Amino acid sequence: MEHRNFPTPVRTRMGVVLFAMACGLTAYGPMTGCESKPPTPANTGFASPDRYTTRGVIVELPDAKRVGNPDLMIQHERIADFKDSSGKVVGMNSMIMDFPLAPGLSIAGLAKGDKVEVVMEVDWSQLPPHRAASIKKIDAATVLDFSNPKK
Ligand SMILES: [Cu+2]
Repeated sequence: MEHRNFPTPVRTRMGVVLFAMACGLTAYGPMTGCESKPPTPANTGFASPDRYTTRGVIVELPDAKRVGNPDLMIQHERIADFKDSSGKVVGMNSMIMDFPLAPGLSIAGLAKGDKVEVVMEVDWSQLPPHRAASIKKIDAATVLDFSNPKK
């Protein structure tokens, strides 16, 4: 997941972050000294994912030419019931994050700036571990809350 514009910048895709945490490095690849794991094909896994519904605004549409992260980018509201890879509820703060699209998920008709409701699937055995399972446009007048709890 891509995180931007936050006091503690975590600017890497979530899968890379997880791998980096496991390996103590900032990138994955053959030189890391621990077993490297290539990105999982999007049409495998996610057999029984955790599902979270959140709302947000589209920051960027997917763009294969965008360097670093070509995925759909959404600023989403805080997900209070988000669980980490151990199953512990840790919450996910409001952030700008990438959303790889589940196979067959169409975002036709959506545009930058649209407010949306997203169902995110998370399977911690996958890399990246998350994807958008569905996205639907919501009323443009919807008031979204991107605040986060104070530390
Ligand atoms: Cu997020």
